[in-house]
Amino acid sequence: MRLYYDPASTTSRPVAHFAADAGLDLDLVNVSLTHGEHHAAAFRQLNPSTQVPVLEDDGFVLTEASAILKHLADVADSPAYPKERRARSRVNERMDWFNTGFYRDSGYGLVYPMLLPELRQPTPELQAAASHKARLATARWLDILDRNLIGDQPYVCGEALSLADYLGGSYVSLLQVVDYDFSPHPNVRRWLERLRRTTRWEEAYAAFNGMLTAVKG
Ligand SMILES: N[C@@H](CCC(=O)N[C@@H](CS)C(=O)NCC(=O)O)C(=O)O
Repeated sequence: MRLYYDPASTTSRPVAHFAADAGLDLDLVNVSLTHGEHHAAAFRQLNPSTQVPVLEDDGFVLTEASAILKHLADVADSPAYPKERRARSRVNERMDWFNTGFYRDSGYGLVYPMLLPELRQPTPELQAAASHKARLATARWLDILDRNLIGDQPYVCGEALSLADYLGGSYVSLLQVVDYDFSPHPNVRRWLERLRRTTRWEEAYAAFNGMLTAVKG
């Protein structure tokens, strides 16, 4: 199986991270977003949305990080995507939670406008107002994650590590770009620390950490 990805990208990290932990031997093809390689004709043909990640499994082309994670977990017969119906539905629910509300406000509302001029509002005043709103919304989502989804459990779906931790870990850690203060959210901090300690996090986040250093100096 071949994974087209940019190791620093938020949606690629969870896939490479999970594949490493699950022992899946993927043929990794680096598509550098910084160098615009996602706009190359060959890649556009693979994914007309010109986004990473893309998985190619014996002629079957799959986009969307969440769908790729689920596909890979089934290939690896991984307990991170349980087969029992309710447990699986819970993982789906939490992945959707991260992918829609949380990421919309934290990623597209707060972090990306700082990195990507094309995502900014037309004037600095409008951007300041939008960022303020996104910061409040992000704090609210993190509060829900901290109190209701994680609480005193080790992982976002309870006792066991799941795909939702891989996806959510990437989205939440993206907030490091804006030096987000996680101190009001101790369960979120504990959860991130656990993922760092018990999975192949450092390896999967090496390119992202390099990008962080480059952005923040
Ligand atoms: N909905 C897609 C979004 C993928 C996505 O946003 N990828 C970004 C990197 S994090 C990308 O390729 N951006 C390049 C672009 O949109 O031009 C998924 O979840 O996989």
